[in-house]
Amino acid sequence: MLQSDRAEAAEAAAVIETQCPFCSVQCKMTVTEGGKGIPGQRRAEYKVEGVPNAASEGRVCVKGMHAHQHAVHSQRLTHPFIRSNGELVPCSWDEAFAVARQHLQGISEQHGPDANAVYGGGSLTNETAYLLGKFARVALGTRYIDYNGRFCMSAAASAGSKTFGIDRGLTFRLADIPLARCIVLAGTNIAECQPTLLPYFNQAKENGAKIIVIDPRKTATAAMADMHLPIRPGTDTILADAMLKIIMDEGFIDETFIQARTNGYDELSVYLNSLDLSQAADICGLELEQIREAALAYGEADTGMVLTARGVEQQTDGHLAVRHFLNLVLATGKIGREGCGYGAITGQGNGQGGREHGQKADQLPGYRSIESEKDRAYVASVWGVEAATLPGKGVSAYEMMELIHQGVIKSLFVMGSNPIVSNPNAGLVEEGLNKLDFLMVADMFMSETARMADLVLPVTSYMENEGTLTNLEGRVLLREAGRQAPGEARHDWMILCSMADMLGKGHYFRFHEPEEIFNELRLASKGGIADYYGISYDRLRREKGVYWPCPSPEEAGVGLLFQQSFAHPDGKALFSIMEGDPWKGVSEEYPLILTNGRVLSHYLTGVQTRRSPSLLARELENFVEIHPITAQRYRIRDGEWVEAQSEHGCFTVRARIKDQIREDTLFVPMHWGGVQNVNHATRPDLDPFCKMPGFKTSAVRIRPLHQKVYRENDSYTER
Ligand SMILES: Nc1nc2c(c(=O)[nH]1)N[C@H]1C(S)=C(S)[C@@H](COP(=O)(O)OP(=O)(O)OC[C@H]3O[C@@H](n4cnc5c(=O)[nH]c(N)nc54)[C@H](O)[C@@H]3O)O[C@H]1N2
Ligand SMILES: Nc1nc2c(c(=O)[nH]1)N[C@H]1C(S)=C(S)[C@@H](COP(=O)(O)OP(=O)(O)OC[C@H]3O[C@@H](n4cnc5c(=O)[nH]c(N)nc54)[C@H](O)[C@@H]3O)O[C@H]1N2
Ligand code: SF4
Ligand SMILES: [Mo]
Repeated sequence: MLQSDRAEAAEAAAVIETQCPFCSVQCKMTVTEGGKGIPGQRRAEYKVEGVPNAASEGRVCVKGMHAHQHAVHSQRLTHPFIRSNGELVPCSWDEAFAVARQHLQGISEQHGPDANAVYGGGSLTNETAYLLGKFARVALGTRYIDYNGRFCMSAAASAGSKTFGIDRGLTFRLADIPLARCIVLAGTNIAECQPTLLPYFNQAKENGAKIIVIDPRKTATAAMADMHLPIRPGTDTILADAMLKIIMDEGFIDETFIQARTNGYDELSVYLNSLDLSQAADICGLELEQIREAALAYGEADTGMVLTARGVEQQTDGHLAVRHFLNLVLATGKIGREGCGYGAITGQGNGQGGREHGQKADQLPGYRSIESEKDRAYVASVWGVEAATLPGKGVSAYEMMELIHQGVIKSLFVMGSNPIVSNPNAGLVEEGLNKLDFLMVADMFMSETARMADLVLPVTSYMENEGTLTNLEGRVLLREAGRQAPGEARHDWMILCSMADMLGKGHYFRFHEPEEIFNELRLASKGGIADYYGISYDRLRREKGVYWPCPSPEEAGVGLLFQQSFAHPDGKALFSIMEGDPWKGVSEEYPLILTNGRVLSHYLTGVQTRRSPSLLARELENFVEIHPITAQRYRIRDGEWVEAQSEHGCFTVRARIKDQIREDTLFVPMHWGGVQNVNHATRPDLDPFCKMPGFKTSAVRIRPLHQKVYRENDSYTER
């Protein structure tokens, strides 16, 4: 490089300190922008480096490495779009706000405030998530708000709340993982979904820990485990019961802990006594010996952890499945001390904070309840409104889609989600969204949902928008802004303030900086379960992150929970004595189990990662993972197009033949929309406790597409 080039490059270089926009680890990093000095043709070059912090310890995975590619992508939306003569055309912000007001007010006057609904997301900062909840309740006055975290954390969150009296993803510090002597990873694929956490588990292994992976596939995570239990999807509750019965029979129960710190064990042991272990193993599609070996490894170990994620939780009995694993944790007294605990591995970047401050249908900030008179009165006093004006509880995300389909909800405002791709039963969702009088979407890109909208509002990305996010450990982190918004894109929180203003409620939304919103959130959460009162931007800058609960500025947050007591009023944890309901939905017509999930290089519905050329190149299109014997049975060859059909709908993807999956199970990633969208075939059944859809188990049949061609066209010859 010429010296003049180097000088110009150095001059143009800008170092942005940021954190990854994707998963819940929230790895800290720097993005250094440099330019090649050809006048008029400056080509930016980016260097990404991990920054040491308590969670990621300086590591960054392939998604984080290439995240900036979507943020600087030429398809970023730089001005609002409005639908005119069927087309989305550019418009000004003034015009956008005027049209939004006209529709939102018109619909409210004609059908009542509940005809307007709001749909948020777990990528939003705490400040935006908090403001979105306030916007729905105060500016729109609607009961209908929910968010994509319903599909993500609701089973684990409700199970944690019921069992412990508090829902914080990890009950321990990440740094405690190497101290565990046995780790059960149930339905979690850390190697692909939180890759920068893997070294913690490797460290545990080096310290002598046994790692047990429960997953119908031999994933990259299973490959590092000592034991892999290839469970039949949808049967985790019964597996957890079987493990506990074995532990009980072998005398590894911690009687002292049970006596002093829990309720409900006697009833549980009566139920477990009646459990037939061979029958349980049959239901799970596992050898009883395998279950025994896993149970004893956990039971015998002095310290141990159980972690679950969506494989166990995205089930119609997901709430109970988590609670049955928690039975195992409580009965062996492996919680509240170093090297022990339970972890629900949170999904999205702010999947933890996003579920604490009021985006949920039944929730007010600080994990307060919208149905409690005391909580309503407190939050109303912070907001300066009458408690009686706050609406009541709404319904869950998918139930909102049903109300849209039924014509009860007339307008939807989506901020931070792509619901047409990520909801189950995508066919019904698309029909519903098409029926809306008004669909407004705030996004960085023309997502599949934005393309259907009447109004699209351009927002800023992680590199441009400041705010706090709470990682999977419950550690609140400050993400500073390092880049100007492109074009006329605006921050989510600013859009909410302007929109509230235009609805005549601007005096409740006078914020000039995210920090001002955070300070109101601190107050609104004060004394609540998720208490952020002691956390400030100053502290976050100084301490590089603070755990909640943190009730006062003088206190450090709590990393290792439940050392003395649980969060229920009597200080005790609660066993679950309700029997689970293992899924058995396959039939002659739909003989295979369709499960689904993630691959390393894409994120959720792929709107962001498909705009990263380096990530897209790793996986260009969707696929179905299928066992060789199953493929042979259905005459499917590797790489060919396959149609999967359930009673709800069908999708088309390429076959990927692999013997690392059960013969009775198919696995399809969730990252693609359109005809490749696995959610055309997923079912709308919801868990009765938490309204989580049973994403991970649908009954399907499959066929190679060439057979259709063969039937329709006699001249077809085998390729
Ligand atoms: N690369 C990548 N990382 C991500 C994301 C992403 O989209 N891409 N998304 C983030 C988000 S929002 C989330 S929620 C997390 C999700 O993180 P995970 O829950 O770990 O991811 P999934 O792939 O959905 O499911 C995990 C595993 O569950 C298995 N499984 C399926 N059915 C069953 C079952 O019935 N029982 C058991 N025991 N296992 C089963 C699947 O085979 C899969 O390997 O990842 C986060 N990280
Ligand atoms: N079949 C099946 N379906 C699933 C799952 C599964 O495992 N299987 N997993 C479920 C889970 S766990 C999840 S979390 C959901 C997620 O599904 P979605 O909610 O659809 O999540 P994303 O694809 O992340 O969509 C986020 C959208 O918001 C935009 N966005 C990103 N950041 C911001 C921001 O800061 N502000 C605004 N306004 N927009 C932003 C992105 O560009 C993108 O268009 O999918 C669920 N659906
Ligand atoms: S995707 Fe997750 S693990 Fe990878 S860099 Fe981002 S936050 Fe870290
Ligand atoms: Mo998620």
